[in-house]
Amino acid sequence: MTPPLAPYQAVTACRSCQASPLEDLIEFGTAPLADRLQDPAAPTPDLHAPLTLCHCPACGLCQIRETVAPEVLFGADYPYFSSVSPALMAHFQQSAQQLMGSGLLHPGDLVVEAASNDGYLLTHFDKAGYRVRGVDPAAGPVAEARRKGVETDHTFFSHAVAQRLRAELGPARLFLANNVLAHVADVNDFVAGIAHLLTEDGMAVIEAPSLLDLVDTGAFDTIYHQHLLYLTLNAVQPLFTRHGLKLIDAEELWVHGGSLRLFVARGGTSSARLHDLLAQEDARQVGTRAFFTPFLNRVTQICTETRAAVEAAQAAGQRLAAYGAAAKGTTLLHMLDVPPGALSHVYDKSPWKTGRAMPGSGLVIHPAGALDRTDVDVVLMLAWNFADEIIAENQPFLDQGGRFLIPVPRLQHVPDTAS
Ligand code: DWN
Repeated sequence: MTPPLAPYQAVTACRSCQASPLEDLIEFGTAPLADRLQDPAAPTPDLHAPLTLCHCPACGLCQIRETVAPEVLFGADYPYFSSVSPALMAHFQQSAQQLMGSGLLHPGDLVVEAASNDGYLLTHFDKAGYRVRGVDPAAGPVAEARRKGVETDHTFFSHAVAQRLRAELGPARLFLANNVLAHVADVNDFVAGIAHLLTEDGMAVIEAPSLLDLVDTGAFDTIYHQHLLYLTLNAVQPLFTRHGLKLIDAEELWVHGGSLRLFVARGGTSSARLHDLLAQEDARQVGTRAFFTPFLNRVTQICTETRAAVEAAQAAGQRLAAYGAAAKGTTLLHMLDVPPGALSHVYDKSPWKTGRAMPGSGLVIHPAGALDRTDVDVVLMLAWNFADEIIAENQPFLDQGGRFLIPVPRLQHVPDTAS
């Protein structure tokens, strides 16, 4: 049966510079939409859409062709809450403290965050006495943010929303946007909104997954319909200058498998660190097709080796489950195409996900307490970006002879069976 297609449009011109044609890199076929969790008691056919990674030969921006309606991707049921990971919360607390100690902010200043999720970041600025406003389209996280006392507009950030916010609250000295710039279909409208909202001496601090890290870690599973853009510094520079802004600094981060933190203002001197990172990208010929060839081979290797490891464990009569009902897990399982029934279920710590089922695989989400060898022998780590944190929490499972399979950046057996 052909799976139902979500409403989508395929772009032919670059989402940033509007040049065409775009050059295709990887076709993932028709893939299930990530994060549209199911009710296992009353499942409905998963919505799918074609998923094609391409890049713009003119400005080098890597992107996917298919734009699925954002209301479908980030609807009322959107299950991602940033506060589930202690390591991620520590990262954002450190970021807030760094920004509040930088001298940028003055008492009474306004801090606005796009995709503020459950208010995890703005609470730090709120408690420090700054005026804050969140903007997020997902009902669940917004309700959680409001419960924390973080005033939040339940909508997508845009140029029009920026105009309304500035009229209501005045300009913002600090604009935050973590893991959203790469999710926006009209990225020019989004950046125009930043330019409209910032004070003359304001700063936008933006975190987004790094294409360089995606390629170097083989993290093909982070390619899914929510992620429209895959950023490099060279490709985002013209996006900001087009709207009177300037990328003045950048930082490499571990989060989400490797991200960039971008510092954007109306002017100022570019940092030496930014020049070094830009030079690294140039040296790697990022933005050219040749840059992607090793990555394409790596995707095949990860899928082949991981599928074989799952099938070998299944053939040996071992009980397998997955860990982390992550959005990226939907793409991974789609591409792995392991035999039906090979994985019995998936564990996840998020209370907003347990009891539901992953799209595509239909794996039912069990609460991730301490893994126990009486229930499972081998666990496929879908949330590999948190592998250290998750393994540290489940040392007893390993002591009982349990095993993890960690597919990315290369298939790793924990403990290492070769030893
Ligand atoms: O862009 C996005 C990235 C930033 O985050 C969003 N579109 C959605 C989300 O992607 P994801 O779902 O792949 O993110 P995570 O945070 O890598 O997913 C990890 C999953 O693992 C979550 O469902 C929470 C879960 N988890 C767990 O069960 N035990 C996480 C940790 C740290 C744990 O100890």
